[in-house]
Amino acid sequence: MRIDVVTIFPEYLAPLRAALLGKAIEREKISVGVHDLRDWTHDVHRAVDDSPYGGGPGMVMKPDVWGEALDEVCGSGPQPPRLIVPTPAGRPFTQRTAVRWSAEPWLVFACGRYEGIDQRVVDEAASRMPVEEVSIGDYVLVGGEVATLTMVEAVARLLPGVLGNPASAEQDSFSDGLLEGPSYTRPEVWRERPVPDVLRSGNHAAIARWRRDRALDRTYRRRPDLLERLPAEALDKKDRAR
Ligand code: 6GU
Repeated sequence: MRIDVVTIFPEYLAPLRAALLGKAIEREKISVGVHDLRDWTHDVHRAVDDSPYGGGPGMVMKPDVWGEALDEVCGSGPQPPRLIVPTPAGRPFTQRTAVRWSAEPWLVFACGRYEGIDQRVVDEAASRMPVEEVSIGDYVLVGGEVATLTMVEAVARLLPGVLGNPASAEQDSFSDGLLEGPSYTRPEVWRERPVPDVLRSGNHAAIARWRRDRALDRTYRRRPDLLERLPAEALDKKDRAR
C-alpha cells in the first residue's frame, strides 16, 4: 500500500517511520510520502490560510495552494487514490473503515489546520476521485496530523506481513463487535492477586466460555451502545443467559 500525507507540519508525521510502521516500510509492505503544503505556495510569505468569507474566528486554508498540491500528489499514479480529509466534522472512523481502507492500493491524507480547508477543494477533488471526510472521535484536535497517525496505524496493522502474528488482528476488540476482556501472564500470583483458575485449567471450552463472558460483561458496563448495535445472530443462547 502507498500512503501520502500533505501537511504544513511534516515533522509531526515522523512517528510514521518508527516502530511497527517503520518496520512495515523497511519490509516494503507500505511506502510513505510526507509532503509540505508550503511547497505549493507562490507568495513570499508562503501563506496557506486566509480569513473566512462571512466573518468569524480563525482562518481557512486557501483553495489554490491545496488544489495544486492535490493535483500533483494525487496525479502521480496510474489510478487516482482514495483521498482522506481528517476533520472533526467528518463521518466517524471505525474499525470497519480501517478494514475497508486496508484493501486500497493508495491512500492520500490531506491534513488541514485552523478552521479547515476551503470546501471547494474537497468538492472538486470528489469529482475526480473517491473522497472521505472522517473524524476519529467526538473531541477537537488542532489539526488532522495526529488523526492521520491514528488512522494509518489502524490500517497498516491489518496488512499482511505487518503484524508479527496475523491472529492478533482477527481477535481484536471490535472484530466480533465486543470489547476484549482482561489478559494475564506470569507470575501465577502477583502482589497476592492470583490469575483466574480457569485460565490455568487446560479446559479450552471453559476458557473460551469464560473469555466470552468477560467480553460481554465489559462491553455491557463500558460500551452498552456496542451491545445494542450487535446483530441478533452475533449472540448465542449462552451469551443471552448472561
Ligand atoms: Cl480527524 N481532525 C481534527 N482536527 N480534530 C478531530 C478529528 C480530526 N477527529 C476528532 N477530532
